[in-house]
Amino acid sequence: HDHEHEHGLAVADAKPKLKQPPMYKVLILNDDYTPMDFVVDVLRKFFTMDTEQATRVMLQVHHEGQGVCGTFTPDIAETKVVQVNEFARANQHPLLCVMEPED
Ligand code: TYC
Repeated sequence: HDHEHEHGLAVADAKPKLKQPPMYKVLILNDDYTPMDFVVDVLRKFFTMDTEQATRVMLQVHHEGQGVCGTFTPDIAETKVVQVNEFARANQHPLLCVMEPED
């Protein structure tokens, strides 16, 4: 804010804040039942990856337990999480998508 309340005079802010929006990582978690091809389809459909990228992320999740699909603003991250989880459930797969604050 300006300093009008402190001084009674409107003056320019000394330190303009250029704060970036907080970002969130969207992750998918491994499970024993979701078919590998379905996970690749999800990564292509919701995270605009090509088949090669999507396969790399899917295999990383399969071997390491979880993997980052992308980093987004809070609203976009939440939308991706809901869309992926609804799509997985609509296809009767237990695939889980979550979000966490970026470091
Ligand atoms: N582990 C699954 C299988 O063997 C494949 C899989 C990969 C599932 C990634 C979920 O997020 C996932 N069919």
